[in-house]
Amino acid sequence: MADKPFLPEQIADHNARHIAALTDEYEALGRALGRRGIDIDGVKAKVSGFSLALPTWATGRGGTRFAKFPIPGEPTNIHEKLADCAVVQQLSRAAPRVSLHFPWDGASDYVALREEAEAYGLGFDAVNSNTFQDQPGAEHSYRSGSLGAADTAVRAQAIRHNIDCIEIGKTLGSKALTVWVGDGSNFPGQQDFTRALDRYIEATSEIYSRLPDDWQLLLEHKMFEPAFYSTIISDWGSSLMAAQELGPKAKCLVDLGHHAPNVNIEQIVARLHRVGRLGGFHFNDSKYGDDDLDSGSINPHQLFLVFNELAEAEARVPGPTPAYMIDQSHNVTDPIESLLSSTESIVSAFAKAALIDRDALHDAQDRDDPMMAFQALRRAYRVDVSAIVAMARMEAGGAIDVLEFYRDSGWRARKAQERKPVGLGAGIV
Ligand SMILES: [Mn+2]
Repeated sequence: MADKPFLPEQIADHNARHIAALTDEYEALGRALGRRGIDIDGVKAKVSGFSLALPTWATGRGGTRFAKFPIPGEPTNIHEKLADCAVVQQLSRAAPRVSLHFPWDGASDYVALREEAEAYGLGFDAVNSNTFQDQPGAEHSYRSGSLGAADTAVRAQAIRHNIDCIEIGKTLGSKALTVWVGDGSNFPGQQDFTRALDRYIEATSEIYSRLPDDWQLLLEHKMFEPAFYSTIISDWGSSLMAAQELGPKAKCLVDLGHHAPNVNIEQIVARLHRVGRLGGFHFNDSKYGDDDLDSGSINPHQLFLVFNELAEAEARVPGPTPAYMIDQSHNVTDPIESLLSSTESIVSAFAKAALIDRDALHDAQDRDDPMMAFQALRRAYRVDVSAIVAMARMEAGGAIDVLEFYRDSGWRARKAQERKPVGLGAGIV
């Protein structure tokens, strides 16, 4: 049975060194917010209720199309990945679920794996299928597609793999299957857009028919890559079309990096929520394309605007929270540090959205006063919410300064002694 990565006393010692400063900052912010009629403890309570999932594939160094530069002490199997996710959760207290990807995260005993995760205080989020690369020993290749492939036998193999993922997920306690396929084309004329989509929907409906009643099928769209002319589920329109044809358990998953540059993603969020099809989120940031950079590192304002729409939608039609997950590729940092920092960015954006005076916003919108409507958002965005996020984290047993604690702990250096070195395999995760 796995122990948690750190002793509670270690975290308590760390917090004891920071609590006076944090309390001072929290109380000062509380007074400032109080003058605006905002109860800081109420905001903190909302922050405490926020959580997201970590993807196992982000615990190792990712790469680019050119190279990958692993660091000593990276996880090399699902057990070590769980241990690293446990570090992020124990320190941040905002990442209690892990999302597995198959066959990368294959294990011999999933009942034991679930117990191992529970001992860390972790549960399992959506399971992810992989039909975008060939697996050793597979009978058919996905080089010409998977769920949308012209070859019936290829489609059947892809369907079987997805059903296998559902079966594993049932054992793990997952409640969703996320499907992203690399199907598409690189040349005009290579693929018939309509027939390819028909094949994808027909194949996916077979997977859908095997979903337990309390599960969701999350369809992840992506505009390009690996196919560079057309992608079978290229955008939220195609994703919604497929979800609506499949049935009510099918939802759309928005990955922030899977859109054309400058697309208004927050509006897509509002649209999908309006029709009850916003199933999940993959958080990351981008400058040029699907860069998979750390959340909030490039465009924190967009992250805030996304959470504003989610808060707005939730206030209008309360419903199930979308499945929030980080989906990043950490090429130049210690992945645990990126996950800690990104979790903080995402929770902060959520906290800022919780500060928005919705009555003032709606009033300005209805009076056709664009400047005051914008200021309603701006007043919230300008607030440094670090003290709220840190206080919520500390009260839940986490560390006040997660990066300082992690660096002081020597976790990675210790793992470099214990774990076997990772290979130099190239590639994007
Ligand atoms: Mn994604």
